[in-house]
Amino acid sequence: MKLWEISTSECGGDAEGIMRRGNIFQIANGYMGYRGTLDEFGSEQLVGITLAGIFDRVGDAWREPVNAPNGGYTSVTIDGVELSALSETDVEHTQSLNFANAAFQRETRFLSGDKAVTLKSSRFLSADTPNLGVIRFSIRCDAATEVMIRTGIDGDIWDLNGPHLPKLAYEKRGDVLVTYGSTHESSKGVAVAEALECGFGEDAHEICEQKNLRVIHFSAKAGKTYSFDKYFAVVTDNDAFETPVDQAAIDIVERAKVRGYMACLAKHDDVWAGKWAESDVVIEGDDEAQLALRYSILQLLMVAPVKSSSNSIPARALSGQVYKGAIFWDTELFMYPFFLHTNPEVAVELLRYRIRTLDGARRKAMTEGPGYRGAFYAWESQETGDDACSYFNVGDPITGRDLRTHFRDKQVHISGDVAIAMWKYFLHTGDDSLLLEGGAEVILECARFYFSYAYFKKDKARYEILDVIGPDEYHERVNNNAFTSQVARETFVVALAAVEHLRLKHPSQLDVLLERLEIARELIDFAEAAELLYVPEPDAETGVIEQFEGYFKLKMTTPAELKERLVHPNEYLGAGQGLAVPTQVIKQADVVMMLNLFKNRYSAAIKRANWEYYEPRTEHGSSLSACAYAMVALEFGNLDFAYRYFLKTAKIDLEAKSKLYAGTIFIGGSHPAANGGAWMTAVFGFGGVNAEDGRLSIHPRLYEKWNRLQFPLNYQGDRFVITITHEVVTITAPSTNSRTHLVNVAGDVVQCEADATLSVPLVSLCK
Ligand code: IFM
Repeated sequence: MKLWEISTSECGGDAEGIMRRGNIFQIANGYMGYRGTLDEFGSEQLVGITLAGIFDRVGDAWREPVNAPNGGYTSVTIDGVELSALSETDVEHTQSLNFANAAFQRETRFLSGDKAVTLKSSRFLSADTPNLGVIRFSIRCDAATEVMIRTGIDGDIWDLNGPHLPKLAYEKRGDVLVTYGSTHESSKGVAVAEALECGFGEDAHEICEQKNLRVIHFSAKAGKTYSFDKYFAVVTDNDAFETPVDQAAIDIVERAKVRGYMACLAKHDDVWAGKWAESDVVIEGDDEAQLALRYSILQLLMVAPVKSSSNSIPARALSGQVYKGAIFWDTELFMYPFFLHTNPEVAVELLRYRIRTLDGARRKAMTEGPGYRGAFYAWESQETGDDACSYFNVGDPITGRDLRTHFRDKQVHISGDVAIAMWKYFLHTGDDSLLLEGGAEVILECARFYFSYAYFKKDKARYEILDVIGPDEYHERVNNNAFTSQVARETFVVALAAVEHLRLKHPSQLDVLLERLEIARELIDFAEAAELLYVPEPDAETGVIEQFEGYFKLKMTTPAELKERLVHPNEYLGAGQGLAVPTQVIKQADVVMMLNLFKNRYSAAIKRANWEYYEPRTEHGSSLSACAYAMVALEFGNLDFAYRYFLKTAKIDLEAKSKLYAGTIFIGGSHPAANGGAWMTAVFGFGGVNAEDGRLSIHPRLYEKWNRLQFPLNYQGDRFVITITHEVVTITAPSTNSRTHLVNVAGDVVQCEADATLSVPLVSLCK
């Protein structure tokens, strides 16, 4: 079994198959994503080059990220017949994705009349020049043939809610094709340029059907391979080039052409080798798990934001415009841990995005509720931090009506998710510079928000967080949701800890900050709330934590039973009338999510009690759910279950079988949160890595069929490679490490010196 590549021989079939393969075989480089479609495909096959961090709105439709014109377009015509993998002329096809360097390849053999023609192409989005895409294309005919190639930029763009670039210009300047326009809403320039290195045929310029093309005619000799290289660049006004976007794009492709395909590829490969050295996880003894996990890691590496962009990763990454290209809590709770533990430089970018969008969160607090203060982060956040989530975020497929959902106004845990992630960066890396750069301000403003949201119940002498939605989106407007309240309480704790740290280390900067925010007098409120905020506790007898007040009184049923009662297969189970609303059926891990997030605070017995209670009631209707259940199952030793849910999570985008609709809303695309969940389950779950309480510990729970689990880890600015077998844990620390670290390995505290390898037998686990 290949462990660094996936491939398929399928290319045509129904629209859904084409859409799903577009996700599975997508490539990305943080700046843009290019769906795994074929060179000759167009907007109907959902070709999409989705750009990070640039959004647009047309009319009343949802704002969404902009898709660029397709600079990778090529079609080939033989004796007047245009070859398409979708037509019957295609006889053999393979397309593959190479994990090592995120390159997409296709090879298709066509039979046109009695002539056999093979088309091959290989494309990558440069990892060292984010605006650049590079394609090598070749044609080989078995018999002498007249060939026409049409290659260039396709301006017929697939959009969910477009067109976002309504008036595109199509030009040829010198040897370079350039197509450019500007967004509908804020007139942001977007340009695509294309340069070609082709040693045969004459090329004529043609503009037709929204395509900016070169048309190349030549007589192909039998058995000879004709290759050309295509360089395309996308530039937008968000980029900091000194020249206008069209000229900047032209400059990039001209430079790439001079460098040449092999040199561009070599640089790209070097960057990718570095990425994998920082993050690959080896699972020996289980090829299925290995491939799925590596694929998940590839997805995260591909969509990691470009350095210094202060961009984050949307819930569907760069696979298209689903979920408005917005950033959710998915990033901080599911993707960020991977980057924090492997490449903190990327993790910091994700946090900078929240610093950059703090004003949007402040605006939301001011406009969303009576008397809210501080930072109420957007449930669906785009480039300004204003909330893209609509008040009617799901459509009912039965009536066609929009359903009122309260994701935007009541899913208040988002602010705490951000604040906790911000603080974790400091705890994990020991680097407090981000706190000074705006991180402390974010944390304080989130605490301020919760204080304005909390309700003081005089009769109980406690603060409560009322009228919210927890992670389980089927139960809206509930009181004392355990997850939300714990996150809110932790935000107060973290705010006070951040202030304490700054007071000790950077007192004058703290004074300036407190004064600027006029918040010094509120710290006493935060301290009181940290003490008195109510978080539902495990029941004294059963150990089960009630998800929210009144949950236990709801009707007990199962997700399967509810599904039997569906009138429409895409019916949404939540919102006002949803089937799950009066029942205990939950959409996704909620209490179990809390037990995982705050895992050091609960015993294995409590985890088991809650897991056993909530699992049969959980639909796992969100891709975020299974990994939380897997990780908590590992905490109390249910490895078989954990393994099943690990595979479910890790294979989510490989199998691409997830549901495509929530109500009437199309939700197809990739699932980077699940990709992060797969990594967490492998490293935190089976690997037993826990760096939560200021000390690194490793308590492995290796699955029986895994012989070896190995992964790199970044901790306190130093690096380690951890190797776990059933007998021993080995920690290797390079000479570049700054100091000796104490690590708790299965109960033994060991000293890991720089430039040393240390092995700890797992005798205690065998006893
Ligand atoms: O953030 C999630 C949410 O928890 C469930 N619905 C989908 C969102 C985006 O993945």
